[in-house]
Amino acid sequence: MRELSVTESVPEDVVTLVREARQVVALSGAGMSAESGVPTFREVQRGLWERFSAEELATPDAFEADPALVWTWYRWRQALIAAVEPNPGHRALAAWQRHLADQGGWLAAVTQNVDDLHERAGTDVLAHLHGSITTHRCADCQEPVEVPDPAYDGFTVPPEPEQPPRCPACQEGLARPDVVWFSEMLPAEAFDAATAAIRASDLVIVVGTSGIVQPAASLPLLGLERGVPLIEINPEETGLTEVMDFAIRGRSGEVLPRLLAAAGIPLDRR
Ligand code: BJW
Ligand code: ZN
Repeated sequence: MRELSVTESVPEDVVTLVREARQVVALSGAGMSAESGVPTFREVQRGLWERFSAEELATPDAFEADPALVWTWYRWRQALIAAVEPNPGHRALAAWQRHLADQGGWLAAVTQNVDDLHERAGTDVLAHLHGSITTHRCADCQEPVEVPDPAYDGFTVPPEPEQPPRCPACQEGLARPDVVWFSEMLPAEAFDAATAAIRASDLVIVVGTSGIVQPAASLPLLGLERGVPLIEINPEETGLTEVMDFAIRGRSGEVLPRLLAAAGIPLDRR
């Protein structure tokens, strides 16, 4: 593994990998959206949730114990996501995907993020491994539940928890976000699509994930088995760093545009 600082110029072997890759998988995590203003799972929370870590709230047990607390956390995050914009990292991935499609190749965006910032930057996302924060379903009968957009402005933390609505189909269960909590299975089609893409890829880029949450964190290992080059973009060391060929230490909103520019991939066309 070769570790590179963002202040260094991108080494020629990394530039060559990016320039020559035709079938790319980008696996993204919360750090991808950090520069848009969406907190990662490892940051200390404020307001109503300051006593809890994000990971403590993202569980079926937490929802069962205090549905209003967990529901309101998700409603606030949904409002925040709606209020922020994709950052230059999201836009660079979208540009790379368009460029590869023009060349007869592809870029498969596989994200652990429940936000829609990749899509809003123009990327066609192959797999949302951990679901989506904008849709809801019944926690009991699993039927989709339509829920109006949150009334918050997205930046103010709501003063008090509010109860989730009941499911109109079974009149029994509570509405919950359509996301994957700890101990729950990932959506099979998304995981299978991600697996197939990695098995067909010639380059894997791992961006803004701590690389510890399974089974998403094992996906790059499928590339490793096949000898596919692996590049990490993250300011910090991660659970996946040791298997990487290159680890570029920097923020995705800075590193991705620089990487593409160095490889001669146009950034600004829409
Ligand atoms: C930047 C940056 C910038 C900052 N630029 N970078 C095998 C072994 C051990 C345990 C398990 C196992 N298999 C399954 C488990 C249990 C569990 C698990 O993995 N636990 C681990 C903690 C060990 N996994 C599950 O339960 C999964 N289900 C499952 O496997 O079912 C079958 C099964 C069940 C039980 C046992 C065995 C099998 C489901 C996992 C679902 C995860 N759900 C969440 C919540 C989604 C909804 C929501 O958003 O609220 O998904 S948890 C949270 O973690 C969220 C994220 O998608 C996920 C990953 O986090 P991510 O994206 O990596 O974010 P962070 O915050 O961790 O890291 C941010 C990174 O960004 C950092 O590295 C920063 O440095 C970096 N960064 N600024 C670039 N500007
Ligand atoms: Zn129901």
